[in-house]
Amino acid sequence: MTPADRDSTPTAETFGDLYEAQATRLPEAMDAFWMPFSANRQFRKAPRMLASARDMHYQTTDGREILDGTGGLWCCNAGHSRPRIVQAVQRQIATMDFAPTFQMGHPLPFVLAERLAAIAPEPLKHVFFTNSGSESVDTALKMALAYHRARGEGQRTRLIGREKGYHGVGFGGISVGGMVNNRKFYGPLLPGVDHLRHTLDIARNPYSRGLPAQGAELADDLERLVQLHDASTIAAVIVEPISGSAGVVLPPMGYLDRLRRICDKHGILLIFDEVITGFGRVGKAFAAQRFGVTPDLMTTAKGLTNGSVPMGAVFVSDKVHEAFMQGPEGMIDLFHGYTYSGHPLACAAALGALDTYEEEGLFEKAIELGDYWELGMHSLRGLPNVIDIRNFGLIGAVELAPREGAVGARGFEAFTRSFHDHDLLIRTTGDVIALSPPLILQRVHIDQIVERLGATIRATA
Ligand code: PXG
Repeated sequence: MTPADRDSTPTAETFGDLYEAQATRLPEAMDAFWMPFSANRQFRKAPRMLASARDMHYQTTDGREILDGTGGLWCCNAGHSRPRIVQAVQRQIATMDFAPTFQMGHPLPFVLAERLAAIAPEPLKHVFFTNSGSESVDTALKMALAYHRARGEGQRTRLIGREKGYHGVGFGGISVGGMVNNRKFYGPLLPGVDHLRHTLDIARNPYSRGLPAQGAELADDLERLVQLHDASTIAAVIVEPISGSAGVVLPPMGYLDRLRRICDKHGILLIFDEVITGFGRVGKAFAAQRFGVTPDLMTTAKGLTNGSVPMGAVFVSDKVHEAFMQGPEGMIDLFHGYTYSGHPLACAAALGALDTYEEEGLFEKAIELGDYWELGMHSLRGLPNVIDIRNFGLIGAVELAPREGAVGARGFEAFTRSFHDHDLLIRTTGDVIALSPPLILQRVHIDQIVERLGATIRATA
């Protein structure tokens, strides 16, 4: 008998019972949970509550079936409650719940890191585990600073982000990030940070299919910052290959190449934040591979465990890693880490997720279905208030015109209508509707998403 067999495995039914017992307490409990990035008081008046999930769908507490157009929050790339992940986590919790990784080890993070290195772009062969995208970002920024210092270039302290960038909510992440509401309440932020211009230009690239054609020269903004600050003060540039949170901003053709070349010319590290683009979202394991541009550091989270257990990972190139391995062997090489770096449950979940991705060929889906997805998305052109549509891989965005004096109101109405009236989960940021469905979807689901989104947009006129 394995340890896992000793406990009775929860079934959908017992889980339902558990949930029902809790649900009777809900009215009083509504005030206690301070929801993240939410209009808490508004939510309480008309809650949107999910109870269970399987494959492409959520079930609500009132028994409705919701089509998941967003893979949870861009994280459930293989769909929901997938058996390999469920089994791996169940077995692991019954075998070893926790093990320290500071000067101690257990096999799982080593095995997992090797599996991850095998699917990552060539020189990114070392993996540092975190618990979220935000932690991955702060970890990568700290590594960039420490890397230059280890090489005797400690004056390289400047970090460059980009307007509209989202790199989580740590102080490092919001400092290099470029979304004003995430920054303005929390100053002073990190000193010595600057920002490239963003690449969204609807006027020049309206209704772009795939990557926008115009705008590669925006990468030259880095040269401008080099002229201003001098390269010798700049440690790293961090960008999302595709930004999700700011409303799906795509890199113009050739832009990322150009950024890479400028970084190389000036000895600046390039960090790709692949928290949403990683694990198959754009038709390869990572966007770096789809775009053929390799960063020095790559931050990930979300799809790493298919969203099932919190975990992030920073991929580090041989070159960067090597710089840390020069001191005395008995000395700690990086003064950084989390209690839960390489947590057994997260590692088990990630191994289950990687198995699922591989067995089902999910990293290829965004290319296989890409044309059909693109057609579906762009068929919404011409609906009331639609001012732009963008797509890449299995990402889609429909931008609505803001209501006079109420930016975001139309977007939010679309979000609530879609959920309440059309049984479709979408994400909105401002007036942009963003879609990132599980990669297990089939054509019929694309048809349903398009039809329901169309109905939502018409109703939101
Ligand atoms: N970097 C990027 C590029 C992200 O998209 C983070 C870092 C932070 O990850 P954590 O795990 O700390 O939340 C993210 C997170 C949305 C949405 O709907 C996007 C994120 C999170 C929640 C909602 O656009 N991205």
